[in-house]
Amino acid sequence: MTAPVNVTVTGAAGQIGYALLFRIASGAMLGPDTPVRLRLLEIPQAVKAAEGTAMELDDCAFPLLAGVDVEDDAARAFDGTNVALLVGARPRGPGMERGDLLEANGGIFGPQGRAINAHAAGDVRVLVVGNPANTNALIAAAHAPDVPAERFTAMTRLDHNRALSQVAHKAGVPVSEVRRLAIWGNHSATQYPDLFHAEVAGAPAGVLTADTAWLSDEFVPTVAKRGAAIIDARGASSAASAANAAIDHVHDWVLGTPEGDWTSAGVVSTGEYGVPEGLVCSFPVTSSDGRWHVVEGLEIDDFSRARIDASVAELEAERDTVRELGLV
Ligand code: NAX
Repeated sequence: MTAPVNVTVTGAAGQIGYALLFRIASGAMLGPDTPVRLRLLEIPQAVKAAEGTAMELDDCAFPLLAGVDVEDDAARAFDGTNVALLVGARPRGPGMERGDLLEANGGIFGPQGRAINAHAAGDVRVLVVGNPANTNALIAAAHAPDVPAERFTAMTRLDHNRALSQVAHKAGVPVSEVRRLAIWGNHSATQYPDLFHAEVAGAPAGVLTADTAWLSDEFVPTVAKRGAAIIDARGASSAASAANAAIDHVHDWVLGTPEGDWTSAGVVSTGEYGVPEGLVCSFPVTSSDGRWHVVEGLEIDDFSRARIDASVAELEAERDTVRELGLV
Protein backbone atom coordinates (compact mmCIF):
# COMPACT_ATOMS: atom_id res chain seq x y z
CA MET A 1 0.00 0.00 0.00
CA THR A 2 1.14 3.55 -0.70
CA ALA A 3 2.28 5.86 2.10
CA PRO A 4 -0.56 7.78 3.78
CA VAL A 5 -1.30 11.31 2.65
CA ASN A 6 -1.33 13.79 5.55
CA VAL A 7 -4.54 15.82 5.56
CA THR A 8 -4.99 18.70 8.03
CA VAL A 9 -8.48 20.03 8.73
CA THR A 10 -8.88 23.22 10.76
CA GLY A 11 -12.14 23.94 12.55
CA ALA A 12 -12.47 20.18 12.84
CA ALA A 13 -15.04 20.36 15.65
CA GLY A 14 -17.36 22.60 13.65
CA GLN A 15 -20.34 21.53 11.61
CA ILE A 16 -18.51 21.37 8.26
CA GLY A 17 -15.67 19.48 9.94
CA TYR A 18 -18.14 16.88 11.19
CA ALA A 19 -19.56 16.39 7.70
CA LEU A 20 -16.12 16.35 6.08
CA LEU A 21 -13.81 14.15 8.12
CA PHE A 22 -15.68 10.88 7.70
CA ARG A 23 -15.80 11.26 3.95
CA ILE A 24 -12.09 12.02 3.73
CA ALA A 25 -11.39 8.94 5.87
CA SER A 26 -13.64 6.80 3.67
CA GLY A 27 -11.58 7.63 0.56
CA ALA A 28 -14.08 9.96 -1.11
CA MET A 29 -11.54 12.77 -1.44
CA LEU A 30 -8.32 11.08 -2.56
CA GLY A 31 -9.66 7.84 -3.97
CA PRO A 32 -10.08 4.26 -2.78
CA ASP A 33 -6.38 3.36 -2.95
CA THR A 34 -4.93 6.25 -0.94
CA PRO A 35 -4.61 5.93 2.83
CA VAL A 36 -4.88 9.17 4.82
CA ARG A 37 -3.60 10.40 8.15
CA LEU A 38 -5.83 13.11 9.61
CA ARG A 39 -4.66 16.06 11.68
CA LEU A 40 -7.46 17.99 13.33
CA LEU A 41 -6.63 21.57 14.34
CA GLU A 42 -8.91 23.36 16.77
CA ILE A 43 -8.80 26.18 19.27
CA PRO A 44 -8.14 24.93 22.83
CA GLN A 45 -11.81 25.29 23.89
CA ALA A 46 -12.93 22.95 21.10
CA VAL A 47 -10.19 20.31 21.39
CA LYS A 48 -12.37 18.06 23.55
CA ALA A 49 -15.14 18.07 20.96
CA ALA A 50 -12.59 17.32 18.22
CA GLU A 51 -11.34 14.41 20.31
CA GLY A 52 -14.89 13.10 20.37
CA THR A 53 -14.97 13.23 16.59
CA ALA A 54 -11.60 11.44 16.51
CA MET A 55 -13.11 8.67 18.69
CA GLU A 56 -15.97 8.29 16.21
CA LEU A 57 -13.52 8.17 13.31
CA ASP A 58 -11.77 5.32 15.12
CA ASP A 59 -15.09 3.58 15.62
CA CYS A 60 -15.74 3.57 11.88
CA ALA A 61 -12.67 1.32 11.38
CA PHE A 62 -12.03 2.89 7.98
CA PRO A 63 -9.49 0.69 6.18
CA LEU A 64 -7.84 3.79 4.64
CA LEU A 65 -7.45 5.76 7.88
CA ALA A 66 -3.86 5.50 9.07
CA GLY A 67 -4.33 7.67 12.17
CA VAL A 68 -5.94 10.77 13.69
CA ASP A 69 -4.19 13.46 15.75
CA VAL A 70 -5.97 16.33 17.46
CA GLU A 71 -3.91 19.49 17.90
CA ASP A 72 -4.32 23.05 19.11
CA ASP A 73 -0.92 24.06 17.76
CA ALA A 74 -0.61 25.01 14.09
CA ALA A 75 3.06 23.98 13.80
CA ARG A 76 2.23 20.43 14.82
CA ALA A 77 -1.03 20.30 12.87
CA PHE A 78 0.65 21.30 9.59
CA ASP A 79 3.82 19.26 10.11
CA GLY A 80 4.37 17.35 6.88
CA THR A 81 0.86 18.09 5.65
CA ASN A 82 0.09 17.40 1.99
CA VAL A 83 -3.49 18.70 1.91
CA ALA A 84 -4.68 21.48 4.21
CA LEU A 85 -8.38 22.28 4.45
CA LEU A 86 -8.71 25.60 6.26
CA VAL A 87 -12.30 25.51 7.48
CA GLY A 88 -12.12 27.21 10.88
CA ALA A 89 -12.67 30.96 10.67
CA ARG A 90 -14.04 33.83 12.68
CA PRO A 91 -17.70 34.44 11.84
CA ARG A 92 -19.12 37.95 11.54
CA GLY A 93 -20.43 38.99 14.96
CA PRO A 94 -23.09 41.60 15.72
CA GLY A 95 -22.00 45.09 14.74
CA MET A 96 -18.82 43.84 13.06
CA GLU A 97 -17.77 45.85 10.00
CA ARG A 98 -16.13 44.18 7.01
CA GLY A 99 -12.74 45.58 8.09
CA ASP A 100 -13.16 44.05 11.59
CA LEU A 101 -14.03 40.70 10.03
CA LEU A 102 -11.02 40.78 7.72
CA GLU A 103 -8.76 41.77 10.60
CA ALA A 104 -10.06 39.01 12.88
CA ASN A 105 -9.52 36.44 10.14
CA GLY A 106 -6.08 37.86 9.38
CA GLY A 107 -5.26 36.82 12.96
CA ILE A 108 -6.09 33.22 12.01
CA PHE A 109 -4.99 32.88 8.37
CA GLY A 110 -1.71 34.82 8.70
CA PRO A 111 -0.29 32.52 11.39
CA GLN A 112 -1.67 29.43 9.64
CA GLY A 113 0.00 30.50 6.38
CA ARG A 114 3.27 30.94 8.28
CA ALA A 115 2.94 27.51 9.87
CA ILE A 116 2.24 25.94 6.47
CA ASN A 117 5.29 27.71 5.07
CA ALA A 118 7.51 26.41 7.85
CA HIS A 119 6.19 22.89 8.36
CA ALA A 120 4.08 21.54 5.49
CA ALA A 121 5.29 19.02 2.90
CA GLY A 122 6.84 20.35 -0.31
CA ASP A 123 3.75 19.41 -2.33
CA VAL A 124 1.21 21.01 0.04
CA ARG A 125 -2.13 22.04 -1.45
CA VAL A 126 -4.35 24.41 0.49
CA LEU A 127 -8.10 24.90 0.20
CA VAL A 128 -9.60 27.77 2.18
CA VAL A 129 -13.26 27.21 3.06
CA GLY A 130 -13.58 29.62 6.00
CA ASN A 131 -15.06 32.97 5.04
CA PRO A 132 -14.28 35.44 3.61
CA ALA A 133 -12.61 32.56 1.75
CA ASN A 134 -10.94 34.38 -1.17
CA THR A 135 -9.28 37.02 0.96
CA ASN A 136 -8.40 34.56 3.72
CA ALA A 137 -6.57 32.55 1.04
CA LEU A 138 -4.80 35.72 -0.09
CA ILE A 139 -3.66 36.37 3.49
CA ALA A 140 -2.49 32.78 4.04
CA ALA A 141 -0.55 32.78 0.74
CA ALA A 142 1.11 36.10 1.64
CA HIS A 143 2.49 34.49 4.80
CA ALA A 144 3.88 31.48 2.93
CA PRO A 145 6.49 32.94 0.57
CA ASP A 146 8.19 29.57 0.02
CA VAL A 147 5.01 27.84 -1.15
CA PRO A 148 4.03 28.56 -4.77
CA ALA A 149 1.01 30.90 -4.73
CA GLU A 150 -0.93 28.54 -7.01
CA ARG A 151 -1.15 26.04 -4.14
CA PHE A 152 -3.49 28.37 -2.24
CA THR A 153 -7.10 28.18 -3.39
CA ALA A 154 -10.51 29.28 -2.13
CA MET A 155 -13.70 27.27 -2.35
CA THR A 156 -16.37 28.29 -4.85
CA ARG A 157 -17.26 24.70 -5.68
CA LEU A 158 -20.38 24.86 -3.53
CA ASP A 159 -21.59 27.80 -5.62
CA HIS A 160 -20.72 25.82 -8.76
CA ASN A 161 -22.65 22.77 -7.56
CA ARG A 162 -25.62 24.93 -6.56
CA ALA A 163 -25.65 26.44 -10.05
CA LEU A 164 -25.48 22.98 -11.68
CA SER A 165 -28.53 21.88 -9.72
CA GLN A 166 -30.52 25.02 -10.51
CA VAL A 167 -29.89 24.56 -14.23
CA ALA A 168 -30.73 20.85 -14.10
CA HIS A 169 -34.05 21.63 -12.40
CA LYS A 170 -34.89 24.38 -14.88
CA ALA A 171 -34.03 22.24 -17.90
CA GLY A 172 -35.55 19.06 -16.49
CA VAL A 173 -32.39 17.02 -16.98
CA PRO A 174 -30.13 15.12 -14.57
CA VAL A 175 -27.23 17.14 -13.14
CA SER A 176 -24.83 14.93 -15.09
CA GLU A 177 -26.21 16.48 -18.32
CA VAL A 178 -25.11 20.01 -17.34
CA ARG A 179 -21.54 20.99 -18.17
CA ARG A 180 -19.23 23.98 -18.49
CA LEU A 181 -20.81 26.28 -15.96
CA ALA A 182 -18.58 28.84 -14.32
CA ILE A 183 -18.56 30.84 -11.11
CA TRP A 184 -16.59 34.07 -11.42
CA GLY A 185 -15.31 36.40 -8.72
CA ASN A 186 -15.75 36.34 -4.98
CA HIS A 187 -17.47 33.71 -2.82
CA SER A 188 -20.03 36.27 -1.73
CA ALA A 189 -23.34 37.69 -2.90
CA THR A 190 -21.50 39.44 -5.78
CA GLN A 191 -20.34 36.16 -7.35
CA TYR A 192 -21.41 35.62 -10.94
CA PRO A 193 -22.65 32.20 -12.04
CA ASP A 194 -22.16 32.18 -15.83
CA LEU A 195 -24.31 30.09 -18.14
CA PHE A 196 -23.15 31.56 -21.43
CA HIS A 197 -20.72 28.73 -22.18
CA ALA A 198 -22.76 26.00 -20.54
CA GLU A 199 -24.08 22.90 -22.27
CA VAL A 200 -27.30 21.12 -21.37
CA ALA A 201 -27.65 17.58 -22.68
CA GLY A 202 -24.80 18.22 -25.12
CA ALA A 203 -26.30 21.40 -26.64
CA PRO A 204 -25.50 25.05 -25.87
CA ALA A 205 -27.63 26.44 -23.02
CA GLY A 206 -28.80 29.25 -25.33
CA VAL A 207 -32.47 28.66 -24.58
CA LEU A 208 -31.73 29.45 -20.93
CA THR A 209 -29.52 32.48 -21.55
CA ALA A 210 -32.11 33.90 -23.96
CA ASP A 211 -34.49 34.18 -21.01
CA THR A 212 -32.70 37.20 -19.55
CA ALA A 213 -35.44 37.85 -16.96
CA TRP A 214 -34.98 34.34 -15.54
CA LEU A 215 -31.22 34.69 -15.78
CA SER A 216 -30.86 38.00 -13.96
CA ASP A 217 -33.88 37.89 -11.64
CA GLU A 218 -33.93 34.23 -10.69
CA PHE A 219 -30.89 32.16 -11.57
CA VAL A 220 -28.09 34.54 -10.56
CA PRO A 221 -29.69 35.67 -7.25
CA THR A 222 -30.85 32.14 -6.34
CA VAL A 223 -27.30 30.81 -6.62
CA ALA A 224 -25.70 33.84 -4.97
CA LYS A 225 -28.16 33.91 -2.07
CA ARG A 226 -28.52 30.16 -1.58
CA GLY A 227 -26.41 30.23 1.58
CA ALA A 228 -28.87 32.64 3.23
CA ALA A 229 -31.84 30.54 2.06
CA ILE A 230 -30.30 27.45 3.69
CA ILE A 231 -29.79 29.34 6.97
CA ASP A 232 -33.41 30.50 6.82
CA ALA A 233 -34.72 26.96 6.25
CA ARG A 234 -32.35 24.92 8.39
CA GLY A 235 -31.56 27.39 11.15
CA ALA A 236 -27.88 26.71 10.48
CA SER A 237 -25.52 27.35 7.59
CA SER A 238 -24.72 24.84 4.85
CA ALA A 239 -22.60 22.05 6.25
CA ALA A 240 -22.93 18.74 4.39
CA SER A 241 -23.09 20.47 1.00
CA ALA A 242 -20.07 22.61 1.90
CA ALA A 243 -18.14 19.52 3.01
CA ASN A 244 -19.14 17.76 -0.21
CA ALA A 245 -17.89 20.69 -2.25
CA ALA A 246 -14.55 20.65 -0.42
CA ILE A 247 -14.25 16.93 -1.21
CA ASP A 248 -15.04 17.64 -4.88
CA HIS A 249 -12.50 20.49 -5.06
CA VAL A 250 -9.57 18.51 -3.65
CA HIS A 251 -10.57 15.35 -5.52
CA ASP A 252 -10.48 17.15 -8.85
CA TRP A 253 -7.32 19.11 -7.99
CA VAL A 254 -5.41 15.92 -7.21
CA LEU A 255 -7.06 13.49 -9.64
CA GLY A 256 -8.09 15.80 -12.50
CA THR A 257 -11.32 17.07 -14.07
CA PRO A 258 -13.20 15.01 -16.67
CA GLU A 259 -12.25 15.51 -20.31
CA GLY A 260 -14.43 18.13 -22.00
CA ASP A 261 -15.75 19.69 -18.81
CA TRP A 262 -14.56 22.22 -16.30
CA THR A 263 -15.38 23.36 -12.79
CA SER A 264 -14.89 26.49 -10.68
CA ALA A 265 -12.28 27.34 -8.07
CA GLY A 266 -10.84 30.43 -6.46
CA VAL A 267 -7.25 30.55 -7.72
CA VAL A 268 -4.55 33.21 -7.73
CA SER A 269 -5.04 35.35 -10.83
CA THR A 270 -2.14 35.78 -13.20
CA GLY A 271 -4.15 38.43 -15.05
CA GLU A 272 -6.61 36.19 -16.90
CA TYR A 273 -9.72 38.00 -18.22
CA GLY A 274 -8.40 41.31 -16.90
CA VAL A 275 -8.57 40.20 -13.25
CA PRO A 276 -5.72 41.96 -11.43
CA GLU A 277 -2.75 39.72 -10.80
CA GLY A 278 -2.53 38.26 -7.32
CA LEU A 279 -6.25 38.34 -6.42
CA VAL A 280 -7.74 35.00 -5.41
CA CYS A 281 -10.63 34.95 -7.85
CA SER A 282 -13.04 32.25 -8.97
CA PHE A 283 -12.60 31.22 -12.60
CA PRO A 284 -13.66 28.33 -14.79
CA VAL A 285 -10.82 25.84 -14.32
CA THR A 286 -9.66 22.43 -15.40
CA SER A 287 -7.18 20.32 -13.51
CA SER A 288 -4.48 18.04 -14.85
CA ASP A 289 -1.17 16.80 -13.44
CA GLY A 290 -2.23 18.08 -10.03
CA ARG A 291 -2.55 21.73 -11.17
CA TRP A 292 -5.45 24.05 -11.83
CA HIS A 293 -5.55 25.75 -15.24
CA VAL A 294 -7.86 28.70 -15.92
CA VAL A 295 -9.96 28.02 -19.02
CA GLU A 296 -8.78 30.70 -21.42
CA GLY A 297 -10.26 32.25 -24.54
CA LEU A 298 -13.92 32.39 -23.51
CA GLU A 299 -15.88 35.24 -25.04
CA ILE A 300 -17.33 37.46 -22.33
CA ASP A 301 -20.34 39.54 -23.35
CA ASP A 302 -21.47 42.79 -21.71
CA PHE A 303 -23.97 41.05 -19.39
CA SER A 304 -21.24 38.85 -17.95
CA ARG A 305 -18.50 41.50 -18.03
CA ALA A 306 -20.44 43.92 -15.80
CA ARG A 307 -21.10 41.22 -13.23
CA ILE A 308 -17.56 39.83 -13.24
CA ASP A 309 -16.18 43.35 -12.87
CA ALA A 310 -18.45 44.08 -9.89
CA SER A 311 -17.32 40.96 -8.05
CA VAL A 312 -13.65 41.59 -8.89
CA ALA A 313 -14.04 45.17 -7.60
CA GLU A 314 -15.22 43.72 -4.28
CA LEU A 315 -12.15 41.45 -4.18
CA GLU A 316 -9.93 44.46 -4.85
CA ALA A 317 -11.60 46.40 -2.04
CA GLU A 318 -11.03 43.48 0.35
CA ARG A 319 -7.40 43.28 -0.75
CA ASP A 320 -6.95 47.03 -0.21
CA THR A 321 -8.40 46.72 3.30
CA VAL A 322 -6.10 43.87 4.29
CA ARG A 323 -3.17 45.78 2.78
CA GLU A 324 -4.02 48.81 4.90
CA LEU A 325 -4.20 46.52 7.92
CA GLY A 326 -0.73 45.18 7.09
CA LEU A 327 -2.07 41.64 6.63
CA VAL A 328 -0.64 41.07 3.15
P1 NAX B 1 -18.62 26.28 12.83
O1 NAX B 1 -18.74 27.53 13.64
O2 NAX B 1 -19.56 25.15 13.06
O3 NAX B 1 -17.14 25.70 13.04
C1 NAX B 1 -16.00 26.47 12.96
C2 NAX B 1 -14.93 25.80 13.80
O4 NAX B 1 -13.71 26.48 13.60
C3 NAX B 1 -15.24 25.85 15.31
O5 NAX B 1 -15.18 24.53 15.84
C4 NAX B 1 -14.13 26.74 15.85
O6 NAX B 1 -13.72 26.35 17.17
C5 NAX B 1 -13.03 26.51 14.82
N1 NAX B 1 -11.99 27.53 14.78
C6 NAX B 1 -12.11 28.88 14.95
N2 NAX B 1 -10.92 29.47 14.90
C7 NAX B 1 -10.01 28.50 14.66
C8 NAX B 1 -8.60 28.50 14.52
N3 NAX B 1 -7.89 29.62 14.62
N4 NAX B 1 -7.98 27.32 14.29
C9 NAX B 1 -8.69 26.18 14.23
N5 NAX B 1 -10.03 26.12 14.38
C10 NAX B 1 -10.68 27.27 14.58
O7 NAX B 1 -18.59 26.75 11.31
P2 NAX B 1 -18.88 25.88 10.00
O8 NAX B 1 -20.33 25.88 9.73
O9 NAX B 1 -18.16 24.59 10.11
O10 NAX B 1 -18.23 26.83 8.88
C11 NAX B 1 -16.85 27.04 8.82
C12 NAX B 1 -16.51 28.15 7.84
O11 NAX B 1 -16.92 27.81 6.53
C13 NAX B 1 -17.22 29.48 8.13
O12 NAX B 1 -16.27 30.53 7.98
C14 NAX B 1 -18.26 29.57 7.07
O13 NAX B 1 -18.62 30.91 6.78
C15 NAX B 1 -17.54 28.93 5.90
N6 NAX B 1 -18.33 28.47 4.77
C16 NAX B 1 -17.80 28.59 3.53
C17 NAX B 1 -18.43 28.15 2.40
C18 NAX B 1 -17.80 28.28 1.05
O14 NAX B 1 -18.47 27.93 0.08
N7 NAX B 1 -16.56 28.75 0.89
C19 NAX B 1 -19.79 27.56 2.48
C20 NAX B 1 -20.15 27.07 3.83
C21 NAX B 1 -19.66 27.93 4.97
O15 NAX B 1 -20.55 29.00 5.13
